Amino acid sequence: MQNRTSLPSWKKLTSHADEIKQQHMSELFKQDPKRFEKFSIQLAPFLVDYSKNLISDSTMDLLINLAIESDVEAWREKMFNGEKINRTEDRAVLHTALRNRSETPLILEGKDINVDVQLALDKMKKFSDKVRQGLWKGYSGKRITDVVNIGVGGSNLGPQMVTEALKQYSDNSVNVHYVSNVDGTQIANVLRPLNPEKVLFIVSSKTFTTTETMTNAKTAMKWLVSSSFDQSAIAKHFVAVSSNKKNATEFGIDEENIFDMWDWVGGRFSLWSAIGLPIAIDLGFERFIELLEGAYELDQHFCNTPLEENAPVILALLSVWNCTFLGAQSQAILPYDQSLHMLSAYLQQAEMESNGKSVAWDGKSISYSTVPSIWGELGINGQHAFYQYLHQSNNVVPADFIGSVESVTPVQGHHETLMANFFAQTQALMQGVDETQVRADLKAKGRTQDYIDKVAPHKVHKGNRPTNTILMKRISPRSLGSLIALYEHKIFVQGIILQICSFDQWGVELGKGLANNIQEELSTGQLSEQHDSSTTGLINFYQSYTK
Ligand code: G6Q
Repeated sequence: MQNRTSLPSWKKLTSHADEIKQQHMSELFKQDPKRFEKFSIQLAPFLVDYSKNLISDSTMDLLINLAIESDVEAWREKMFNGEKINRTEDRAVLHTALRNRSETPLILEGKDINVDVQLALDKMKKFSDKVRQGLWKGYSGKRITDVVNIGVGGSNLGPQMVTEALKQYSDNSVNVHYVSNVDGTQIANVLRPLNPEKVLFIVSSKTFTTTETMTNAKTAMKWLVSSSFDQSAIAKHFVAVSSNKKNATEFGIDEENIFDMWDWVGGRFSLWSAIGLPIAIDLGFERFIELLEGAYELDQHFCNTPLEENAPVILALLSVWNCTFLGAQSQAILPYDQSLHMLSAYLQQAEMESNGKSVAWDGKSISYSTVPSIWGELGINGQHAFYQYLHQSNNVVPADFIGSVESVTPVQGHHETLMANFFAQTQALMQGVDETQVRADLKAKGRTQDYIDKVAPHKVHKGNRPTNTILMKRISPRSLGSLIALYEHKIFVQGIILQICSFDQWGVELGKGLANNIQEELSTGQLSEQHDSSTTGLINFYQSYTK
């Protein structure tokens, strides 16, 4: 396997990075009045402006060459065609098949998986319609008013993020809640105001082995049975989404209440499957289909657009540029839209669990820096909290700004204030303000020379901080579907360029295994000898209070 660092484009990018670091974006803007037109892409649901990155025409040419030399297009085809590109788990990666709106068969191991997908969608439609129309009754014959989704990680973040983002599209015929944490506080708080006669639980777990989810599901079952005094109530109040039918039925869930999942859908890419059931119940099945259609439209863009105009490809290349070549260590996701308040948490998992790795496809250590840590917050809240760091710390944090032209909840006078800040921030991060300007401004305000000498250095903003701006027309099921797919494909391309196995998550396993052992120790009170002195000391301290 050819190491990426030996590619001609990689070598050129390395020396090009040293040159371009000497430049300032504000100068690049002055030199090229067409910079915005050149470095932005307009798609149906949003505009992607990447002109405020430290890039020139040559940078983009070299980055596109890197994508070509990394065979991004061939890998893209392999993914869409169902080749087993998840090599460490020997699985296909086909979340795109879940939202495929074309009629072309997709054969996997001799079977057209479109047929399975369609069957699963039909089942979701029937079920969600029934619940929404009040035809699915609880054990005492009352209609379901509340749905509680129990799941964690990929079986939680996607559907919950979408439910939150599309709240304005819900007719509230059913209230949807999420329980992900094994900390009993969460499930206790969710269940407290609910009436067991009217609650439906969805246990979402691909493997149906996840301890946290199983613990929450058992608590929910106990809560139901202690109200109904009847085990048979479970069939009316519990459904599961899982690829492990055996465990789900052993757990007590009726086989006909189990919604299928497949090996070829990774947890963090699964909201398009029956894992999205709470979304369909909340918004109605037609809206769920619109979400899929939005993602499919972006899939089409990704598959059919030349690399240099391909939004996910460009975003991936810029991430590699900023992190691997220019040395950024983290990236902020900053939505200026209340609906997207969970987006950074969602993308944190999507990108960090996919590409936060340090071994290449061939099992050898990767010498270059891979992906940044992803973090973020709603823009305005962030401005009054950590933007100080974005503007003036010594660490450069590339940021994605995501806003909407139209608010889904127009309240007079609010949206313009929000968006004025949205536009101002990327300008400020790019331009900065130098000391000469700071001094002139202070002088114009009539400040004394002493004051100016003291304060001026603190008011300097170096600028030159890279941002992408994604300006959505409006948040809707369709545009949100496209936005999520944009990031999914960005992550895929990033993984290909960096030669990372994006679709496994071995890093999650180690701690899980240790927790199982320790849980055993906590319940028996017998410590194994194998812990380090810190872990033993902590467990002893804990047990001295719980005994
Ligand atoms: C996602 C990860 C992980 C997974 C959860 C829940 O890609 O694999 O976040 O989704 O650990 O797993 P289950 O759905 O199997 O309970």
